[in-house]
Amino acid sequence: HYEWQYLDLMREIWESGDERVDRTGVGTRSVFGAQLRFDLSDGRMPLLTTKRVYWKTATREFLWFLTGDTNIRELCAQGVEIWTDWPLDRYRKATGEDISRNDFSARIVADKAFAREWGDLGPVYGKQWVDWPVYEPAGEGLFRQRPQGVNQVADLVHSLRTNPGSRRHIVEGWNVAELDAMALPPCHKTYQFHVSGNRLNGLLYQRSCDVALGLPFNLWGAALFLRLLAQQCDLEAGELVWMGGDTHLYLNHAELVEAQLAREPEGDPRLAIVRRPDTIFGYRIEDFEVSGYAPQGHLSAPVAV
Ligand code: DHF
Ligand code: TMP
Repeated sequence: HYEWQYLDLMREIWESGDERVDRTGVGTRSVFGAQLRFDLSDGRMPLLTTKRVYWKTATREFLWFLTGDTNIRELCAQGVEIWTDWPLDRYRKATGEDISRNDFSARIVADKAFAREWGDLGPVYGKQWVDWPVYEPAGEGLFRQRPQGVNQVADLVHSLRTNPGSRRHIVEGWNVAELDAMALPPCHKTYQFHVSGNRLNGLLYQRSCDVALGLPFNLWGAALFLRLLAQQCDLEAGELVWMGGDTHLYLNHAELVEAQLAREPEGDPRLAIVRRPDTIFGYRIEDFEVSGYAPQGHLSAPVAV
């Protein structure tokens, strides 16, 4: 079963990872450099069965990236709270107000001006993917920003269609000049795609990986990206390769880790995409149907902010 790779990585980190102090102060056990590989043919997806993974939440997050949006308002309006903790933390620190996450999220949805001021994550994934800023000379040593940046995702679809043999099918999130303005510098920072015959393969390089909370979402997101591209480019889904840099478990995830490692994978979930929109930017949540997914119970764990 494909999922043993995930469980083996989790066990290896938990049993023999180096203990380190990390930015959040929570502490982790970590290995540096890891690889997982998944066959995505015939609708297969790297969806974990040893705990319930909210694949619709992960899908909504991915579709939100494709809109270029970086404000959590649209996520909160759909009940997706996976990014709420970072703006919430900033708000609490700036105002000293002891607002609950629920109240904060509700206010982000209800109050557009409030969302504009407090809900933005800075130029993160969505912005870099579809509107990477470009500067052009404006004379006298000055530069001006082009009204429209680079749409890496649109360019990728074009390059896959017209120049499949290219070794440059890349989407990059790591805009060095803008890292300081981001709530978090991108974790899933580089995607590369590869056409072999009529098969589309993909590789995600993730510089930093929270194996318990982030990775299940990141695997789903990367596989979904590949599937959307395959559909748009008339290719078959091939293989997904995942590579991790600092690949870690937070020390306060002990309960989740023990519980999950006591479980065994079962079942063979598949994703069907039931509609083909005109462009990769036209997908909606209703277009995705998962079958054969009967996961074991959800395991919750605190997220390190
Ligand atoms: N920081 C850290 N420390 N770990 C992360 O995984 C992480 N991920 C981010 C932003 N910052 C992060 C964005 N992605 C959850 C999943 C993905 C995600 C953020 C959070 C999460 O909490 N998942 C829970 C609850 C899911 C839900 O309520 O919908 C889970 O059990 O999967
Ligand atoms: P860092 O910026 O100090 O590396 O912290 C980011 C944390 O968030 C780290 O634990 C990795 C985790 N993370 C994921 O695993 N996946 C994601 O998609 C995101 C956004 C973060």
